[in-house]
Amino acid sequence: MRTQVAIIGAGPAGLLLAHLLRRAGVEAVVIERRDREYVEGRVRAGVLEQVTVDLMNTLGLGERMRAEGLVHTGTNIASDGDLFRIDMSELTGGSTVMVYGQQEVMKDLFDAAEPRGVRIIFDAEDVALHDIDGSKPYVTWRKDGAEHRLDCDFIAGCDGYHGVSRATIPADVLKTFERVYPFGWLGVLADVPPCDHELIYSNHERGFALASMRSPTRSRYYIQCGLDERIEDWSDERFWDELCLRLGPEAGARVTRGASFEKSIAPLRSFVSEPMRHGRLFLAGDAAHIVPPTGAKGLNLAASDVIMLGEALTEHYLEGSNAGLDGYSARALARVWKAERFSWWFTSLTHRFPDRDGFDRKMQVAELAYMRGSRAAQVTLAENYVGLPLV
Ligand code: RFL
Ligand code: PHB
Repeated sequence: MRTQVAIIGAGPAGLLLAHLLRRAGVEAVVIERRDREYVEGRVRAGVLEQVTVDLMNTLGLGERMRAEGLVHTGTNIASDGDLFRIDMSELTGGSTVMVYGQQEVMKDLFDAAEPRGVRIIFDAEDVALHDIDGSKPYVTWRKDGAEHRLDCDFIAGCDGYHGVSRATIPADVLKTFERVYPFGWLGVLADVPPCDHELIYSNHERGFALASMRSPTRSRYYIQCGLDERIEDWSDERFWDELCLRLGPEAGARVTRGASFEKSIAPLRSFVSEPMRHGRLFLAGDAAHIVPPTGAKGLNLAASDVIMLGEALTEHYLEGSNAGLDGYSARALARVWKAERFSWWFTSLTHRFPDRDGFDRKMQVAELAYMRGSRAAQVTLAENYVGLPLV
């Protein structure tokens, strides 16, 4: 089998890139280790930046998002229970974010794949990348007991943090940068109305909490937890009690309790691997970088990476220019590092660090008090939260 671009992974990065290339008339095949139900079933991101919203619209896949997604013009911060609002739209000259879950984005991308001729091979075992340094790279895998091979011009490694693509790059070429945080997020989904029409990020003495949502009838809540904690120890009752405490009396009183239907713990990590290209392999999304979820940047970075990679590949095939491909890594990393900085800063400002002392906590509280009264500080948060422009 032969194609122009082999895409490893059918997550947001891989499928957005496949749709972009299809639209530009560049041939691609997506090779995914799992099945559609698995990829679509993962409860992950909830907030889309304008760049990601625009991408869905450009691809002609924004209809359901525009009908069902929730446009947020602001977000809320709580400091030990005291709430204040950041009017993102007013502070940024009209920018907003869209609350539309990653599961919905994936459903829209999968539903449109077959009618548009986007080729996806699911259940590919032992995917391996070959000859990424040479001029004739290829990908092999096993499916239903048979061996398969796909020859291509380029490989897009969109297979997430645990994927095989980054691991194929020789170790002496890669530089990695990492910060592992000494806590995780315990997340819950429940079919109850959200406690607010916007999100609430709360710094509380007992730890961070986040009130988010998926729809007017479905809430998504998170609380910071220890890495050694077990889901079984968190009954719904215990979760609601802790959440309400951390959101403070005002927001806590508005929380509607109900049975959760999803509960999971995710560790928090900052990670960047440089460069994002080696030979004919290009990395995009979580395969190249991870952010802690506090800034809601992970899926959005995957989207901005593949916009840049899609442009570069299209330029190569349609205009015969390699300028975009040669500049891809530096261009993508420039935006990635700014999002890494924001996500690290927002995490540091809002979470309780077990190894830090009373002084550090006072610094957090003072910074939040400063932000409450300073338009300049609010602009800084707002322009990063809605997403920095693509340059
Ligand atoms: P993904 O989504 O991990 O997809 C990678 C795909 O590759 C497949 N794969 C392989 N395929 C073939 N061969 C192999 N060897 C393979 N190994 C893996 C996998 O099966 C999978 O289908 O990476 P991608 O596409 O780069 O997308 C990244 C986003 O999923 C991720 O950044 C976000 O979910 C992060 N994130 C958030 N991002 C936001 O923008 N806004 C948010 O509000 C937000 N909230 C979150 C989040 C992530 C969270 N968790 C659980 C990590 C909240 C949470 C709790
Ligand atoms: C979510 O709704 O899952 C969500 C929202 C905002 C974040 C992280 C996750 O910062």
